[in-house]
Amino acid sequence: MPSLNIAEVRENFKNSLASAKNIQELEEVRIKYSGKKGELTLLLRSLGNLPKDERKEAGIKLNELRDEFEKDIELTSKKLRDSENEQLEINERIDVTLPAKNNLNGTFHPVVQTMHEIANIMQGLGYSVATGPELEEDFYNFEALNIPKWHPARDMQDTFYLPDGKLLRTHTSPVQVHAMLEFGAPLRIICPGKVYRRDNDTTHSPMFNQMEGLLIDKDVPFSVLKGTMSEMLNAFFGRKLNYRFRASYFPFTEPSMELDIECVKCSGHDENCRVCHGTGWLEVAGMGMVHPNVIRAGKIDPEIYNGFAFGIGLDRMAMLKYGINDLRLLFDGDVSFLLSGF
Ligand code: 2NM
Repeated sequence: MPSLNIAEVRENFKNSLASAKNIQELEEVRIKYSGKKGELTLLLRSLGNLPKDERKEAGIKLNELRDEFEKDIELTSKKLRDSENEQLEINERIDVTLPAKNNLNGTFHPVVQTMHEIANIMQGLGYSVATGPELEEDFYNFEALNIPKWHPARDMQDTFYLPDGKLLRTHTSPVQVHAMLEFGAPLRIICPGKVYRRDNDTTHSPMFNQMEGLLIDKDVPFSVLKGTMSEMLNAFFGRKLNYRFRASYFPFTEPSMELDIECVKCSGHDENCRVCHGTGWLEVAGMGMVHPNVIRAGKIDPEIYNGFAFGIGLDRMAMLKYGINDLRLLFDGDVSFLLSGF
């Protein structure tokens, strides 16, 4: 074995070692020299072919070389591992002084919150929550509510009818008819829920949310209705508001009123106010003393019992309380709106 060959292998090995950039490449170098068919392995194996007098000296040299290789590989391996760990530590270093990311917590929809807030207030006044089907029969949605056949609310224009004659309730009043028939008098209930009308423009959605209330008892005065409404709205908006009751008409109540509150945005001080359009007033509820025909349809004797009922739009309430200026935001499911916090 020419000693030149040994020197050459050694030189090549040192060069390969120096150019190994990572553990993987180092392993390739190791295999190239010390693997089964590695250059050094082949040299060691060829010792037997040498003449006896050269064999001993070559053997010593080759074994020295192998020891050197192993030591070099071990050293380089440690260097590479150290620098890889160092790089990893730099890449994954955590700066604990950075500001925290915002949690994207879910919330209740503003209309659902509004519903809960008003329900809580009314439960404080002794009312229970009643719910019922959205798919109704003509009797509960119209007939029992003293809505005569000729009434415009019965037009195909306003109501979604199904082929079998059932309909999507146009208000939650049918729930109150069911409740009168099921529980009788006295009765104090509120009925929140989805209602449907054939209306669709920037200020009307074909599905919207309503909360109606019904109180039936003996000798109920009109003043209790007015007090109930103002207590409910003061509690909901968190301050004492000014009220204006206007005479109105509903088939299911007599007398009937509509309720205006002072503008929650400008209190009447801004003639360009976008919420009240400069009028200073907001129409928020309809109400009245329940018509004797309705009480009778609920199988309660109107000679003994009377009462009042009211209806408010939960969508409009949510918009007023949370400053939402576009009705469509409530129904579009826009995630950035829903996560904007209410
Ligand atoms: C309103 C306005 C006035 C109302 C009437 C009844 C029932 F079932 F007792 F007859 N429930 N709700 C009523 C009365 C609803 O909404 C604007």
